[in-house]
Formats: sequence, C-alpha cells, structure tokens
Amino acid sequence: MKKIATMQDISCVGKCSLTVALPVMSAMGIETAVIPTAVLSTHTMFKGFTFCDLTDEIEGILNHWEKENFRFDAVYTGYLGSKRQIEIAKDLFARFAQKGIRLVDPCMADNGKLYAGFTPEFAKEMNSLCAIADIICPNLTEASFLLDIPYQEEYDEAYIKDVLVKLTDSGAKKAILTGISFEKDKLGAYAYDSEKDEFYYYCNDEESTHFHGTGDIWASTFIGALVRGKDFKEAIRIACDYVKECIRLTLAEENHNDYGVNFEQAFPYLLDRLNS
Ligand code: PXL
Repeated sequence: MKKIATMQDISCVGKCSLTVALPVMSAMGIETAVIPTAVLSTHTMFKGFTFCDLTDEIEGILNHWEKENFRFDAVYTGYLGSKRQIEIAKDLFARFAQKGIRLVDPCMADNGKLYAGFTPEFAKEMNSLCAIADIICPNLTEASFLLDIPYQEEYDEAYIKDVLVKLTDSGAKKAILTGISFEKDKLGAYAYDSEKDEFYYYCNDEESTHFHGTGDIWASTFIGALVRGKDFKEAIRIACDYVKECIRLTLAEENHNDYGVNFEQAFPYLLDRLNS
C-alpha cells in the first residue's frame, strides 16, 4: 500500500484540512499518517473558534517515527500556523520524504486577503517551504503573497504563465494555480512543469457557489491520484472533476450546509475515476 504523511490542523467542524485530507486519501486506498498541528473547534471563518496549538508535540512524534524507520511516498503540508511549524515541515520533508513527493499547499489566503492571523512575513516564510517542494498548489491570492506582488482580480493567460514561472523560479519544480478562470462560468487549474518547460490548463463549467475547504479536497485528491500512479495532468483533471462533483452533490441537497461540501457522497465517483 502507498503511504502519505500530511501535516495540517484539525478543525473539528468545518470540512477542511485533516477532516477532509484523511478521509479522501484513505478512500483512495492510501495509508495516511497525520501530523495535527493544532485543534480548532471550527475553521477560522466561524466567529469565536477555539484554538489549541500542538507544535510542542510534533518533534516527539517525528523522533518516534524516525526510530520506527517510517518513510512515505509523499509528504503533503496544508494549513500551518506559525514560522516554527514551517521549520518543522522542512524537517519533515528532509527526514521522511527522501524519495517521496513533497507537496506544499500554502493555505493562508483567498479572494485577495490573508486568512485571520496571517501576515506578509508569514507568507515569506511559507515561500521558503515552497522553495524545497516538488509541487506547490496555491490559489492566485496565495501566489501573490508568496511572490510579494499585488493581487490582480483581472488577468490574462500571459499573466498566469508569468506568475507560474516566478513561482518555480523560487525553487519548486512544479506549480499549479487553482481557481483560475479566463471565461465567465469556467474554472480550473493552470500548471507549469519547470523541468519540462510545459504548461497545462484544465477547466470545467463553474458551479454557482463557492465553498470553503475545496482547496484542501483538491490538494488531497491530486496527491492521492499521483501516488496511486496517475500522471501529473490526469491527477489535475481528477482533482478538478472530483471537487466539481462534490459541489454539485452539495447543491443538490435541499438544506445543505454552507461551510463545506458533501465530499463523502462523491467517493463512488472518485473511486470510479481512480480505477478507470
Ligand atoms: O481550508 C484551509 C483552512 C484550514 N484550516 C483552517 C482554516 C482554513 C481556512 O480558513 O481556517 C483552520
């Protein structure tokens, strides 16, 4: 069985970070090890969330893993909360992903703004983690903070290609910008492989509503598909299509919640795609 280790928080309610990464990658037939960075009552879009930092636990976890000689086919970092956690993530890559794929999803911003609690200095630190990744998958807001350039709501293909090249110039081998649209009612992911000097864009018809946590589902599905042997472009297509199916099923439920998608109901679709 393939193995992935993922480092991100547990938002107890919210359908993001570990409460989607673990079930999605497990459902894909991958043994999934977790490094929980913090426990929150909900994700940070709710008011009044509780927060318990677990950073002090992590070193002991990694030291034990080292003694047990654990290694992973991929190590994937998501939402991280501090500069110290970023340093630990670098250590995690060095010790446990010597032959594995290193994926950084630099969760910290959307719609032109940093999430609560993040600063431009943190984004700089995050860029230093992205520099040692094989693949990074920011949205355009996150990419703008990583590169310290103004966020542009309006853009064309040349601009997106330029951002992708700049992202890989910082060190990551491949960069994927999620949530990219050049046409009304279309949404997709634009990727750049700097080793092959090759761009790839894939999009779908856009669903009418945006939900929190879909970036985490996208990254978990993408790395799961890669580890299960799909090639880079097919992994991108599967991740985009699964997220779209999750949103479609959510909107089909009459009283659906508004904080996350019904990704559980779309597992049959995901497994069909994975096995075809
Ligand atoms: O989905 C990214 C994410 C993960 N974890 C927490 C968050 C968010 C986004 O807001 O608040 C705690």
